[in-house]
Amino acid sequence: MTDTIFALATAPGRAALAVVRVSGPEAERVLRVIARGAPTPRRATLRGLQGVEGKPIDKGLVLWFPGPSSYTGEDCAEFHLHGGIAVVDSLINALLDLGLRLAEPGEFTRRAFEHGKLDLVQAEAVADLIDAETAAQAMQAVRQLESPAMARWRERLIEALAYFEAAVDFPDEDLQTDTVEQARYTLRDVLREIRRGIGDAERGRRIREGYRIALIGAPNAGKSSLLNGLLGRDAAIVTATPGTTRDVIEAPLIIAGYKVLVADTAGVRDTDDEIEAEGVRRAEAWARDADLRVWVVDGSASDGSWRRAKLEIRAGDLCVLNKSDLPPGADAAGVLAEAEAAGMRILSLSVASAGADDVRSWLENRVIEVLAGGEAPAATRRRHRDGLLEAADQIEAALVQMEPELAVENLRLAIRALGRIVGSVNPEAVLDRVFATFCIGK
Ligand SMILES: Nc1nc2c(ncn2[C@@H]2O[C@H](COP(=O)(O)OP(=O)(O)OP(=O)(O)O)[C@@H](O)[C@H]2O)c(=O)[nH]1
Ligand SMILES: [Mg+2]
Repeated sequence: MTDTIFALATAPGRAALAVVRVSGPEAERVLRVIARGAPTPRRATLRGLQGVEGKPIDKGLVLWFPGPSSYTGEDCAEFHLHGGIAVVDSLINALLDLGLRLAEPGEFTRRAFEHGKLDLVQAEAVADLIDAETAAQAMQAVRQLESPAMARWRERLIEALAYFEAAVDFPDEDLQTDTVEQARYTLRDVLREIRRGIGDAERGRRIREGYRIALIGAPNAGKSSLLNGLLGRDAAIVTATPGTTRDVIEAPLIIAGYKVLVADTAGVRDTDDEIEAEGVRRAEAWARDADLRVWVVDGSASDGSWRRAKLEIRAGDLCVLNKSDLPPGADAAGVLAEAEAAGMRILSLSVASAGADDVRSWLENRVIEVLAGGEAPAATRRRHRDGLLEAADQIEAALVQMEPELAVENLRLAIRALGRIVGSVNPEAVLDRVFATFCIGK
């Protein structure tokens, strides 16, 4: 027997309106006590609201969603109140008096999932939509919510499995070739779509989590100056002392409508200082996982310090040859030659005198090039991608099996892999992890 839960669905604090939602078997009784009865289903109705002992709380809109046609699939009620702190408190106290329990984060959506209203990917999309900071993130989440690709692929595989099983059960010659041919056609088609989903998964993850840019280079090159220039505020300390930055300083930024995470890092050099050495280690680790490394180089230096980082240059990395206001040092020529040979793009500038606008517009082009275009990706998390890779392997294996009996085994495994993505075969722990990231009231 499930209990009845409630939560403030709007942000707490003083506001024009507050919405409190209730879900569970007691929802109708709650409406009887607080709003003198349940109104017509799904129709906003103005009612006087009162506490358990008849004390008036507010006058507001009441909605009644009898299950299963509700968000959670259970009986649900919604109260739209004036958004005053005391008003909301009185309603919450009345609900507690009625024996209701405050919902856990994500509990409404978890109940929706458990009642088959949403699959797990759609539930994740609900969380992503609430967390979205950019239009691109929101669009991707809406697409996932409205067009659940993984569930569709899984259904088509189940259909194909039925054909293969029929061929096994009724090994009549004609029937077998026809049905198996039809099933193979479906498999090839789904495989094509899954491969496209895998190809787009990295883009999906970057749109969702943010495109990660590491500023890396020798001490004093101007990394912190560049970070401050990009952000338009003094986020990191800039001094003439080499080794100023010790920690990784991560700052979110929106570039061309996409979420970007820029990290300023400790200047890389050999050092006996324990704290600085740890900073260097973290700098290299962050840069290794970044989507883009921006190598900041002091163009006036002559000590060869710029290549101390234990990182390989990747084609497509950016080299910012800084301090162009000073006479070029002996390093500059070597930097340019090496950067060009490695396929790096080079921007020569002075952050201190000209600011970071050139870098910003270069980054804008890069972000658009990498993240824009095409449909919103179907896979947005690592667990989606892992499941799709496994499903694709199994479908490929099924396609090369000559015996339907053996193809059936591979297909079952492919269906299982997709099932884990959409949540039809998940252990409790996975579900707990997914729903724990929600806010209360959703
Ligand atoms: N002349 C000149 N000085 C600059 C320029 N950019 C930065 N500087 C100076 O170089 C020094 C180091 O700058 P930071 O931004 O702290 O360098 P950093 O790479 O973060 O250094 P660490 O944190 O020590 O690794 C400061 O004194 C800056 O004012 C530039 O374009 N021209
Ligand atoms: Mg610094």
